[in-house]
Amino acid sequence: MSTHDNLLRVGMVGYAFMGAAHSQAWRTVNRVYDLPAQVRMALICGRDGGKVAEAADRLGWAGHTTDWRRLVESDEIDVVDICTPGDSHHEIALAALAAGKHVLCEKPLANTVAEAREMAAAAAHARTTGVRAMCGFNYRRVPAVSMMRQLVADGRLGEIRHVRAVYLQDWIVDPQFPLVWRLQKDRAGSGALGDIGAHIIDLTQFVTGQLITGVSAATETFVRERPLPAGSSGLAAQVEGNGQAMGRVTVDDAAVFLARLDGGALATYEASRFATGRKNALRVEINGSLGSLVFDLERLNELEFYDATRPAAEQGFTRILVTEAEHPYMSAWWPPGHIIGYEHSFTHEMRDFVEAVATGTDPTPSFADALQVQLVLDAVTRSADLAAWTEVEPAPA
Ligand code: 4PW
Repeated sequence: MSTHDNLLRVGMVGYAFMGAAHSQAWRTVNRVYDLPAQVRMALICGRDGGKVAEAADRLGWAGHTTDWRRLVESDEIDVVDICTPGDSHHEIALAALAAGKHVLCEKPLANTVAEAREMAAAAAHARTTGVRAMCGFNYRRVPAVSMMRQLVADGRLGEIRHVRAVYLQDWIVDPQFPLVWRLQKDRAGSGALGDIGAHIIDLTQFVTGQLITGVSAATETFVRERPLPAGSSGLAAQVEGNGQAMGRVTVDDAAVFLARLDGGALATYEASRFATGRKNALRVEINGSLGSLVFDLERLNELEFYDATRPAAEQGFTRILVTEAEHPYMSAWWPPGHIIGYEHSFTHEMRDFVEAVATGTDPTPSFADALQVQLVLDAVTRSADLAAWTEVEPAPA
């Protein structure tokens, strides 16, 4: 915690898509939830002085800088929030933990297993001095997803047999879409696999409480060369000139794999940016011996539950509207039946992080949890390269 009682002074690195989503959550979290600490949006960092000054003003940050080391080392910062592309997570997180700052880092944790291992080790070491670290898999905090986990943990599905997960987008179907950082391995680590596949890996493991032990995968890059971008802001960019200057796509456009989970379930996963018409379609179905659950991000306030223990004449999928005070995270929001959206998952993420830091408990997913996801990503890549079943390396205990 801060030297100032009950105050958490946040410094955020990055101000694009995730930076804006996190800013909204930092601005909102104390207004919605009664928390043991107050957040102060102290400092935002970006490489372009003009743009970061504008972002500070627009997103509500008190100060701005172009020097992330200054932010990380500042005595006036307690929490470092990393919202940059994956190629800088490792360096910023290690420096922040070494400086005694609590760290929230966007997913995937790193670009390689080696980096993720070092980050998890640094977080474990920092923890001994009361420093906390968490990775931001925000979809865990959608109330319907939290509720799925509860129902599974309460045994309502019985033994889990099948997990079916897809995360589909289509923003690069056009071969003229430029080579933004998300399509460059040295910046992003991998393509659809790490960017959106990581979400369904984390989400399904979180919900089922089971870990993926082995995979058989195939990946593909459908468009191997793209126009170089004039400038990039994540999912959108302007094409330089007439698209004459081309560059090589060095990541997967799509990844599919089947998997075994350590509790005995069989699972299939599909992550693609070439699913024409699917904009941000994350869907998970879980089948157990006593029932099934279905979650669809495009209808995120709903959960479908099939309870096989009900009388035969009453069986069928029930649509639960997850908007009531009894549902996870919901009591602080609106009156019954009032729906929430994508951005709320980040507010819930900040709520849990602030609560953990302020009370000296461990936030989840930890860097160790995120390392385990990284090990699955790595196994998927190796399996696709080898065209062979590949075991996931066990995460360190
Ligand atoms: O984390 C993911 C991003 O990198 C998001 O949830 C969706 O896919 C939106 O952009 C990408």
